[in-house]
Amino acid sequence: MQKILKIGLAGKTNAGKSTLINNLVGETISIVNKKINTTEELIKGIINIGKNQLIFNDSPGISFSKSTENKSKKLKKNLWEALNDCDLILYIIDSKNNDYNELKNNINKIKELNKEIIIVFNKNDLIEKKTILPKIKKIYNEIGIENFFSISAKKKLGLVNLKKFLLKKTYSSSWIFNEDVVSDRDDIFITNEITRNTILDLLNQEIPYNIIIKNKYFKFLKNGDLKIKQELEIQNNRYKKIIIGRNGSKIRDLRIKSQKIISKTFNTNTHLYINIITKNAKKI
Ligand SMILES: Nc1nc2c(ncn2[C@@H]2O[C@H](COP(=O)(O)OP(=O)(O)OP(=O)(O)O)[C@@H](O)[C@H]2O)c(=O)[nH]1
Ligand SMILES: [Mg+2]
Repeated sequence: MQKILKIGLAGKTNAGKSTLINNLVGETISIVNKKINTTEELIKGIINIGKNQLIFNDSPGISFSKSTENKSKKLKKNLWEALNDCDLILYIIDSKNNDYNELKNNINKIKELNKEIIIVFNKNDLIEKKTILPKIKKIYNEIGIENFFSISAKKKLGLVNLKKFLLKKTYSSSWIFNEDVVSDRDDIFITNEITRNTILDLLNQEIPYNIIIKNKYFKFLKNGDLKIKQELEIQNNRYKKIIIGRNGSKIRDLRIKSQKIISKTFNTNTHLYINIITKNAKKI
């Protein structure tokens, strides 16, 4: 009999949720960046172990400061959707940067969903492990959470224990995904996301959060190469100038960097073309 468990990942932006999903699944499913609000969409990562299928729902982190109001709404909606559609919630905490009151507030909100919450202290490679213990006691006494893990998603420490715990929680039900599937997202989605991540790396402030990336062409050529055309849609001509850069240097760097990461991800030579278009641009 097949068994499943749907796990929702919650936590502040930058806590390491996407890093955890990628390193559990063993492939880049969700992009990782040191900037805030990296994950925008709902993304599932799947691992099958024996009869068990573990389905992880990545979600946008709680706290949406640099986004526009519309974007913020979308992130919030996606966060609650990810948490609604799960059996159990892993609340990821950055062990180094956290604030108890904020944590308490966030967990109290999530508690309203009436699901088991497990707290995962991530980035334990950056701290003295004993500093976590008093925090665990306080959370246990004051917020009533009973299960805690300490991991480093980046260095893959503590992941085996976490997986073992989750495997014990699976219940009888047919698998939702086929055996060879590792994500609910396709190749076009991940290539758009790679370009979005490159933009997060190369452009500052609010600009990355105001670019819509669209795929216009995606094809594996006869010789195995991958040809991709993407369109960056922006609504402000001032941004266009910045994205293009002096003599086109910025957009060239962006294209080359994204192309390189796509080539590595798909293990094939990639030809990436990027076009910028402005839509309903405000005249300045
Ligand atoms: N040192 C260390 N860094 C980590 C660890 N896990 C994640 N990071 C880093 O933390 C940053 C944020 O990681 P993400 O996985 O993008 O965080 P997230 O929670 O998905 O963030 P949002 O998508 O914005 O909500 C990246 O620079 C990661 O490399 C860890 O265990 N140790
Ligand atoms: Mg993320």
